[in-house]
Amino acid sequence: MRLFACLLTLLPVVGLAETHEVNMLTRGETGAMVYEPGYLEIAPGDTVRFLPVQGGHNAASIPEMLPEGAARFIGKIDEEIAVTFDVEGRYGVKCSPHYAMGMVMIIDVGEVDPSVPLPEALPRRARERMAILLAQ
Ligand SMILES: [Cu+2]
Repeated sequence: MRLFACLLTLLPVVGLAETHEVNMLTRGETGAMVYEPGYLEIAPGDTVRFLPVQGGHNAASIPEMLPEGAARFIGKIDEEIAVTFDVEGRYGVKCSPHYAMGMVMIIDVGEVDPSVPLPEALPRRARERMAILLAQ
């Protein structure tokens, strides 16, 4: 009986909120000024921890890519921020000092319509990085 209880705890728990980790990097495997991973698909209620692995970065919501009803967030430079995503939709995340250099990521929460184009208002390099991330 004790063995059975032990095995049960090893089963994946369906419907339990997960925590995902994103590294904020000056030089990563995918380039300079990047979040790794640069794209996440998560469930509503999941949390993302943005980790200041290398210096000079933060994570902030992009107003043009924030689902209706979702709260804005902005982390401090060089500090971890944990964000829980309760509202479904596609979120853009930017590093405030490196936004124009294309330091962005995309987080899709729940059901997302992939046919919706990226907003025109984004900086050119941010838009390019997002297009690459979505094409992968
Ligand atoms: Cu940065």
